[in-house]
Amino acid sequence: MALLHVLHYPDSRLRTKAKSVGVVDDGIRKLIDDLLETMYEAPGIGLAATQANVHKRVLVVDVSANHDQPHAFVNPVIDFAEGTQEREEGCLSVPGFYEPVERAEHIRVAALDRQGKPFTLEAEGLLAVCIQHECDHLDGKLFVDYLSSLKRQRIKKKLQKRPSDSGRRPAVARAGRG
Ligand code: GNR
Ligand code: NI
Repeated sequence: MALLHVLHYPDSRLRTKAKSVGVVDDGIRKLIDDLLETMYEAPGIGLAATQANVHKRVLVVDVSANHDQPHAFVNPVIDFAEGTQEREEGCLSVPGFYEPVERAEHIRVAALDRQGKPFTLEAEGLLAVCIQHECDHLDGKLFVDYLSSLKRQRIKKKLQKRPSDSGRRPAVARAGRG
């Protein structure tokens, strides 16, 4: 297992469209394990391979309070979406910013599991939001793309001003930074 480096907006590599996985082999299973470890350590409720600069269609989510319900998706496709919900979203690639985004309330996602076996999952609420957010990453899309250009520009300028590792600095080291 290994912790992966997470790219930060506005890094252009986050705009890469990920390629479909041909075979779910040990390399893909290691990628899934590393994504899960990185997500839990952050901590976050989802992570797409794109954020770790690996441009393969692989993502992980776990919205459970006890961090004991991991889901991994290879080549995910949202084949059903219905209704709307609006929630505050954040992103490990846009650290420190949270804004409401409108998404489908209820989705069905078809994918391959870590054994390469096809499955579908129906989701609603936060899990549905998270899966939609992660699928967007695989297409090079970020939640800030749903905001006004004014808000997006403000976020971009603030992130460009700070060192890229500041999201990982302990709170004590941040005190007094203003
Ligand atoms: O940890 C995360 N929290 C979150 C909250 C609301 C909507 C989406 C998310 S996903 C995010 C982790 C992340 O950046 N995944 O790509
Ligand atoms: Ni994200």
